[in-house]
Amino acid sequence: MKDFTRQHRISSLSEYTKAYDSSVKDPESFWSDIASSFKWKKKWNQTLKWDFEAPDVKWFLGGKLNITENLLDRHLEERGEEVAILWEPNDPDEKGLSISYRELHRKVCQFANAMISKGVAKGDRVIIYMPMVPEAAVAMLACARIGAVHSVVFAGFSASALADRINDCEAKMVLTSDGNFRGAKTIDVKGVVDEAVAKCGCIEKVIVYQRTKSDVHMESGRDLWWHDAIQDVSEEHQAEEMDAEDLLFILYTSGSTGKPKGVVHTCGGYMVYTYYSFLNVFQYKPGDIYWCTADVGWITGHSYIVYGPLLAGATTVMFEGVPTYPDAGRFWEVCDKYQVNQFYTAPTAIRALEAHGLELVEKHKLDSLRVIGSVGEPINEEAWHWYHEHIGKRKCPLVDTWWQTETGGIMISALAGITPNKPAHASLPLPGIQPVIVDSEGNELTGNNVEGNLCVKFPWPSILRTTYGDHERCKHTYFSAYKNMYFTGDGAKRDHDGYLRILGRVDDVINVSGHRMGTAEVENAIDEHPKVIESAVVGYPHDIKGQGIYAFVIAETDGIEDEIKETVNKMIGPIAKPDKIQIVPGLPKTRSGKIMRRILRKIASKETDNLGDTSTLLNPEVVEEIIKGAS
Ligand code: 7RM
Repeated sequence: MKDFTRQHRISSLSEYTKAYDSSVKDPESFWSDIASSFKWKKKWNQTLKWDFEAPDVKWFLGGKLNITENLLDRHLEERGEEVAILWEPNDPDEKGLSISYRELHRKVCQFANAMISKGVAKGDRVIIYMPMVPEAAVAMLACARIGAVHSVVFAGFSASALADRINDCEAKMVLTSDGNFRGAKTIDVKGVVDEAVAKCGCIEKVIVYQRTKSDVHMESGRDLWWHDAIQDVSEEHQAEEMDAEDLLFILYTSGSTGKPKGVVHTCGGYMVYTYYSFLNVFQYKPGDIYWCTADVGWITGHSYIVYGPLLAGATTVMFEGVPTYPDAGRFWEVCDKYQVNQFYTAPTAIRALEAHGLELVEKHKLDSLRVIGSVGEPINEEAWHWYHEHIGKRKCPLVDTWWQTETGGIMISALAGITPNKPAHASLPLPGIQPVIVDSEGNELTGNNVEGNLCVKFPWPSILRTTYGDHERCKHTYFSAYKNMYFTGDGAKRDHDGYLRILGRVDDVINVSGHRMGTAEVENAIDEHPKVIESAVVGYPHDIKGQGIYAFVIAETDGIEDEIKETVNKMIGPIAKPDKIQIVPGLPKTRSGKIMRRILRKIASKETDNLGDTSTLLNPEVVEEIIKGAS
């Protein structure tokens, strides 16, 4: 088998330096060269056009392609019989699946035809609300094949959160399942969809994949089974010709205001960048087995379970279950079972499994592992060392990968075994990425030993193009804080060796178990409770989750903490439930009425010795009362 990935895989430190330098000196020819290795229906006539002011960023202008031709058709001749997806079910006793590139191609083409026959056309939005089964990937790729824009919604979100997303993008179709196996639980996914769709006028059809054989309601004229939809449908489909800048998908993510934003990614740039970053960060080589434990509902699942690996012709493991079922050794068992070479997970999972003790690790060999990775939040040194020592056996490079839904792909990370590994440091930018640290005035802080806000000063192919239906919001959130820079919302430090360390969010976004949550979003949910008058939510350090959610609530009565949790569960989903709720007599406010979250953050973190000056508050006396109530 020819190794078509070799030409773009960096294989030494000096090659990294060379690639990095040339990517900065001449970004257009750097990316053009990588893009040229793909199958284009028509070559682009301009590599890059950009203006961070507008913002307006376009890559590979005039180029025509279909991303699925590049991750399926292109592989058929050389590696059609190789495994594309290795699926591990929730229940270890259920048989897994091994799907070759040829089979995946057939399934995608067939489902593409099925969707067309149910009225989906190029440009239409399709919501995917599914468990971690191969059909979730088939659904995404079938959309991409026909030019429909997918928006995957994590199947743990509530009906109301799902309805908001459906309405925001005016989707025509929902792809879902009858239920979802998660550990010992069976979740009623279809019930959530029914409740959501009742609030949406735009949905015409719901296609239901049968997974749990639960008894579900099927709305006549609207709902149909997946297996019926593909019955007698052709497995051949000519991929739709897409412009490089046509929408590939929308993915909703939390920000510092109440309403989640629909981050938009387009076909050409996203393809080039997810492929290139996957290959280089994980040092994937043909024949390797790669496993990312994320859910396809998050960007990590999009870029590094589905698109990046398949573009590289890799074998990607997809796991339906949870890390602790049937016991907390499941990840390690699956690593041995499939002889996984690259393993990519989140710090919160590492910390949770570490807490279960070493016995469950030592039962497994883990000797196939060559690279281990981390994503989603800062990995603390303690967890880093545990992961490196007990899972990576001190021989696997640990790639701490920093990136965002908005960046589409990994931005700052070691390249496994190529660039140096430093505990708790994302370390160096990938070729093509120009991160800068700025002070509050936006001055670039050059040199080492500097700390400030993290920005990027030059576009890369998978940068977000807009926030769906609200370009102003995109401009305001990412391109207005500092002139001519993309602002990440994170703080960062360049240490004495020149390695970058991400310090966490500097805005009102908290990161709970690697899931982004806007404090305003949680507050809005809490405020839905009829007895709640006002609330303020902050993050506080949590041993397993990284950050926990602490809610300070003014309410008509006390004793409603559990009801508030239930309200949040209903409005957003279980991931947003506050860990602590404190009913308070008032919230510290400035004279202009702004809640002083800085003070609440300190109280929540039990750092009350140094609250700073509270005398300018409208109601300084309330601070003492809150502190008393907290202890
Ligand atoms: C991929 C993903 C993005 C936010 C980001 C950071 C935090 C992610 C790391 C990290 C420190 C890391 N997308 N973050 N990775 N912080 N080190 N390696 O997580 O859109 O859901 O979240 O996550 O704060 O801004 S995301």
